[in-house]
Amino acid sequence: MAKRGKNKQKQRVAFRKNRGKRSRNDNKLTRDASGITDTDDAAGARVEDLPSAERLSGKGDLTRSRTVIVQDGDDASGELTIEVDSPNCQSGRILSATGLNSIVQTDTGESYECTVRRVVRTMSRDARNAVVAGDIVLFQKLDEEHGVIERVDPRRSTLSRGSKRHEHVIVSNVDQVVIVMSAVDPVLKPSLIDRFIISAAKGGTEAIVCINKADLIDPVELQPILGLYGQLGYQTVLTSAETGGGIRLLRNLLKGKQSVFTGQSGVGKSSLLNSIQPGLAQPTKDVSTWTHKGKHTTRRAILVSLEFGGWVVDTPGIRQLGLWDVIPEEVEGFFVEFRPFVALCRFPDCSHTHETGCRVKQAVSDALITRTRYHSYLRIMSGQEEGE
Ligand SMILES: Nc1nc2c(ncn2[C@@H]2O[C@H](COP(=O)(O)OP(=O)(O)OP(=O)(O)O)[C@@H](O)[C@H]2O)c(=O)[nH]1
Ligand SMILES: [Mg+2]
Ligand SMILES: [Zn+2]
Repeated sequence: MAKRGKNKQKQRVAFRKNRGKRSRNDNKLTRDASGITDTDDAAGARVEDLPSAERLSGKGDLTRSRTVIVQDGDDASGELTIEVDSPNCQSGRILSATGLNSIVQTDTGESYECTVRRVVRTMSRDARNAVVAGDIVLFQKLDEEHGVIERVDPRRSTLSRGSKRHEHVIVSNVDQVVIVMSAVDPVLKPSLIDRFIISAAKGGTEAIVCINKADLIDPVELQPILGLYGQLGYQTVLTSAETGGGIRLLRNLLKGKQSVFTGQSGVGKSSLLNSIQPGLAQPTKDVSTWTHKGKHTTRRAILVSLEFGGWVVDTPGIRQLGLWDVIPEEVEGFFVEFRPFVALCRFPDCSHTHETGCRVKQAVSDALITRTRYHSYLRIMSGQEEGE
């Protein structure tokens, strides 16, 4: 429940008039996630078509709006929280979400397939991101299997990417992002690690660098990169889902934590989860088949509970990582090893790209900053995305 008190406001939120009663089957409840165009319309239609979901007023079709009590979030985000006063509501966590419905799990382990109350989308900054895996929600039970999400709690952290000039929130409320790369197949891309590190920091989470498929390469070759990120202060782990190498350390890093696995398609995120927790049976696919463009084995973010405590969200592999809401001036701040030099540049607004008297560039020449990291920096500053 939202805390009562200061800053409470009333807001009129428009509702679309009920459409004629349709049977649930007409709505194709279970469509493939990939085929859904998540328009507000589709979402609204789903909620309103659920016969018992319509509790907006006793005036039936005539009323098109209702009063929702909202209040400013206590955090600095300025988000509004919907106040829900219903004894029928209970709290749960989103295990997975598509445009139209989500799986919500309660503390006691029951799962419900839920639609999202239209007002929740209306109040969300971006309807497409109204509900994501990891969210804590308040929902109303409709029957033993279904419910309606009435409110989403403010997120304490997120992992987002920029997608077609929109923010795409992948997961919320995680402590740490495990950046999974493979030593080979697909080829290791340090610049992608750097992007993920930025998006983790931006979203308020820690980053762990995990290099998988250690069995396919002489581990000595990976020492420089593991050493680099270790020195920068990031936890690193070298794993093989094939041989089980490094799995124990990874398990320890995940224990009791709320984590998300992210990285390109085919690096072994789902395979690692299966090694961490045998019996999980996350689908994985052959390297030979995932190389087809657009083929992703994991289709949407799915939260799985770990039997030794904590949970992990397995996510679909990404092809590119557009950074969301990062302005050029702040990029240097995410490169921790630049910090001692930034203040020494001749120009206070030095971008460390072309300026004379740049101490960052000098540090690169002196091998105090690695070329790979500086190269990542330049790519990010130039707005290039990491293609596959
Ligand atoms: N040799 C080797 N192969 C691995 C390892 N981990 C995963 N693989 C293989 O790599 C392929 C892709 O693994 P997945 O676990 O499906 O990769 P993913 O990161 O979940 O991919 P998406 O779900 O598409 O994002 C599968 O054929 C796995 O068997 C490993 O440590 N060593
Ligand atoms: Mg997968
Ligand atoms: Zn500079």
